[in-house]
Amino acid sequence: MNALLLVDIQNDFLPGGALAVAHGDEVVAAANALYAGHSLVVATQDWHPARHGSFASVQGGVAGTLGTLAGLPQVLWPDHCVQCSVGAAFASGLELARIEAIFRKGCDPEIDSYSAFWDNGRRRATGLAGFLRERGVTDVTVCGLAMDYCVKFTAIDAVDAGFRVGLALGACRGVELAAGDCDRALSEMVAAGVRIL
Ligand code: VGL
Ligand code: ZN
Repeated sequence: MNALLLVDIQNDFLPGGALAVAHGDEVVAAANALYAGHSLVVATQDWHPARHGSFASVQGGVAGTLGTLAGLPQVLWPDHCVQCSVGAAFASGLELARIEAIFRKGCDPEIDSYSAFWDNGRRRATGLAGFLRERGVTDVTVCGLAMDYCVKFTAIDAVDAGFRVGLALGACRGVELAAGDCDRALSEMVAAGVRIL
């Protein structure tokens, strides 16, 4: 039983959005094309309260630089994916009808959550692993945004949770805050046991 996991395909990560990923819009059609080969489709949304601790505006810092949150190193981001905002909505054109469950993350203002399975401190699980297991899922295909953050941590945690994991590379784009981040993310995923599709 395989599942397609759509990671954070939201307006704020598309060109023109608050945390725009270059060519992020290209993942929409690529993700839609993956539905056909999968029996279950699940999506995540980055879903922050208006004053989330990862926001540079909240920390009085500069976006793209490093701060701390929950005692962990934290990249400071522009305000993005604020709960119920247009920026947090799924990208238009993404097929929503077959999405059977949506897991929202980053809701706690005191800690960030890149992975769809855990917050960044591994303090609280989202319930995604249990959901997938209860549905009999053995294989998970991960795609979406951003490849060097939420996609990477989600794919690695999916392996850790015991699933066979494939990364649909053509349906991912990265932030690339530093040049080479996407290549490094790819290497980390491969080292963790993620198969590149
Ligand atoms: C993400 C940075 C901040 C992501 C979310 O979805 O990859 N990146 N929040
Ligand atoms: Zn975020």
